[in-house]
Amino acid sequence: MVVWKMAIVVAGSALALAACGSSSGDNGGTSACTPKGGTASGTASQVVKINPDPNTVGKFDPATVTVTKGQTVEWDWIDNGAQHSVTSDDTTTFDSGLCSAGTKFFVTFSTAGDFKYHCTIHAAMTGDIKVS
Ligand SMILES: [Cu+2]
Repeated sequence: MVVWKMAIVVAGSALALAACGSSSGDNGGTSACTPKGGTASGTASQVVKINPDPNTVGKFDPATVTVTKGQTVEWDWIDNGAQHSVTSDDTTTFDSGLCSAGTKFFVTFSTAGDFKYHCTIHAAMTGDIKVS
C-alpha cells in the first residue's frame, strides 16, 4: 500500500516536469516554436515527417525532398519524445524554432536552389530541400 502511493506521487511529478519542459524553450534551444520564413498552416506539395530515431534522437523522413519553384513543403512533428526544429543552414531563410509533437510548419520555396536544413539541438538531424 505504501509502495503504491509512492509510485503515484512519482508518476505525478514526472508528468508535471514533462508539461513544464514542453512549454518552455530553455532545454538547449534559444527559440520557441515560432515560425520564421514559414507558416503554421498551408497546402503542401511534399510532407516531411519528424520521427523519433534510436540513433539520432529524431530524423527528417524523407531527408531529401524535391519540389519546383512556388511549391510548399510541410513538416509534421510526430516524435513525442523530444522537441525538434526545422532550421535552414543559413539560419535566416526559415526557422520553426523548437517544437513538439503535433506542430506543423509550412515553407513555400519561390527560388530555385538547394536548401539544406537541420535541427538546432540534434546535430545528426539534417535534411535537404531541392528546388528546381
Ligand atoms: Cu531534433
